[in-house]
Amino acid sequence: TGSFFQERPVLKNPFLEDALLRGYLRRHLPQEAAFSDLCAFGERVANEVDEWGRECEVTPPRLVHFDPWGRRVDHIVTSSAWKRMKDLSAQEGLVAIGYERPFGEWSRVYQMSKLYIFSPSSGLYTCPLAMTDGAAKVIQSIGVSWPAHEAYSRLTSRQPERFRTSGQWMTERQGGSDVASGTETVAVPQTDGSYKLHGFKWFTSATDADMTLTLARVQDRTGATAPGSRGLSLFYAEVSRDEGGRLRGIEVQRLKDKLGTRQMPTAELLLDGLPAHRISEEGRGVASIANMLTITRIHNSISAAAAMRRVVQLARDYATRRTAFGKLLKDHPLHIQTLARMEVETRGAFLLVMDVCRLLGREESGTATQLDAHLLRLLTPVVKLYTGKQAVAVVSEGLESFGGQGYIEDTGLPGLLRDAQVLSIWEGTTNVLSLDVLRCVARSSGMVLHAFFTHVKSLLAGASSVPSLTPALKAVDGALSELEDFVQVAATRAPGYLELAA
Ligand code: MFK
Ligand code: FAD
Repeated sequence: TGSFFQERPVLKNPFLEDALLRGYLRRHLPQEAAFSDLCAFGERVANEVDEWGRECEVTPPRLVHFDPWGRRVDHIVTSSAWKRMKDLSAQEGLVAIGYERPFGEWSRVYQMSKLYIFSPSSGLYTCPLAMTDGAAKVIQSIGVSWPAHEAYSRLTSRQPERFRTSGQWMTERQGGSDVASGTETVAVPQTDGSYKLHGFKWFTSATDADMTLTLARVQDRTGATAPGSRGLSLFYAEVSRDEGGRLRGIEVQRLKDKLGTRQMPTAELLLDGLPAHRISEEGRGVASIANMLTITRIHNSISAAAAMRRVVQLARDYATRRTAFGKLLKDHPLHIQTLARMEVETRGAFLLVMDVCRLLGREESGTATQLDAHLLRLLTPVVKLYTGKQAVAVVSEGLESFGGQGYIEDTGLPGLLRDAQVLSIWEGTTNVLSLDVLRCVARSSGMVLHAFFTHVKSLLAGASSVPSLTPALKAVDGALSELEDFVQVAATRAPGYLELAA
């Protein structure tokens, strides 16, 4: 059988291993407290949490429809590691930090840095965290009172026993992208001002959540509903059980059999009288859930950059252990060129995503200029769509850098690729997000594009002291001046493009 065994790549502290992350934080958030927390968390991720993530993958959730005595229970059974991830998330403040704001406008960057080192080891627990963060943001921005206010304090809690997670039930059979015309769920008003929801939600992830935000059409006295976007309202609903142990107003039809993200449950749900509270004005459902989309799309981008970073980190480590043609992989220039290309993609993605986190932090702490607000609106869909695609390409290349071992299931590597594939699909597909870019260009009469070019110019001005860059910067500056005209043209044409796409 031979005496040689291949060495496996070793996951080291993902914070200490990431020179770019540390450099970025040193420049923008030079706080000892943040550094020591991230360092300690990185240690925990490498030595403890990563194992739990594997456990989530090999012990996927399952659905138990009936108890042994024939009662319908619809119990989604998750692994103990998945449950530990929930407690860990509360203790580490993975949602809370965004609302406690310990570092003012840099708090989102700090929070997302933690999620960035956590994500590839999290067993996809970043999915419920993204939706929980998004729900907290919606509740906070709408300023709703009971019962959603109580929910907010739980969604943002650091105490494991108080901490609750939220779902985001938008997609129905007729429309995941086209939520506005595809949503059939109706909300029947009750005499106490609450509602009961009836409908079918086709994709609901992390369905073991304690609550959800969802869309439905309010029925009038005749039972009629308004069509399209203007007919949709936003609802808050708790997932609870009656005395018999049965879910109130929900039947879990089945769990999806998925390419990846197998660590977490994704279910089809029949809503059959789910008690709910309307938290938006009637007909303002899509506009009200947009804040959730912004947050979850930023989380998605963090997960994409994190997946790239993780595969590069492991590939680099492997290159110092594996020998081919008489020398280590790291001593083969062609292999190093491949790793360097992956590194460049990863760095670009990281900087782009962190810039959006910076803008979000500025908006939330009240320090954002008009320009920042425009940039945040424009860059959120751009960063989500771009990094989603990048992650698939970089992680795929990453698998190849392990040779045949990259294809072997119990190395844990193939899961990275499977999980990356969803990043361009959920939370808005690439083309749907491209149309979102056009939407915000059209609705702002081009101001978002103007803000973008102004931002690029100011970034270039910051680099003007580097002599070797001068000719290139001049050329770019000239091109940008010409683009001023393009802004006007794009702004006037965007509505037309939108119509054409429709
Ligand atoms: C691991 C980390 C990631 C975790 C992922 C979590 C698990 C996955 C969960 C999901 O996948 S949840 C489902 C996600 N679904 C989507 O992302 C839906 C994709 N489709 C779209 O985004 C469509 O563009 C959209 C449904 C929003 C189109 O709806 P409409 O109603 O046809 O759009 P319309 O009429 O243009 O806009 C209605 C209002 O919303 C307008 O406001 P006003 O009425 O005040 O003018 C828009 O400005 C506003 N709006 C739409 N998109 C917006 C937005 N506002 C801000 N930002 C946006 N992105
Ligand atoms: P469609 O809208 O039918 O899109 C099909 C294709 O058509 C896509 O390529 C799309 O880009 C393209 N397309 C659609 N409209 C246009 C257009 N106007 N112009 C050009 N191209 C267009 N949803 C939830 O609400 N909650 C969840 O928790 C959730 N979890 C999920 C978990 C997983 C693992 C997956 C895979 C999906 C999940 N989803 C969830 C659903 C997800 O958000 C939708 O699948 C996604 O938004 C796409 O919607 P769709 O499936 O209806 O595709």
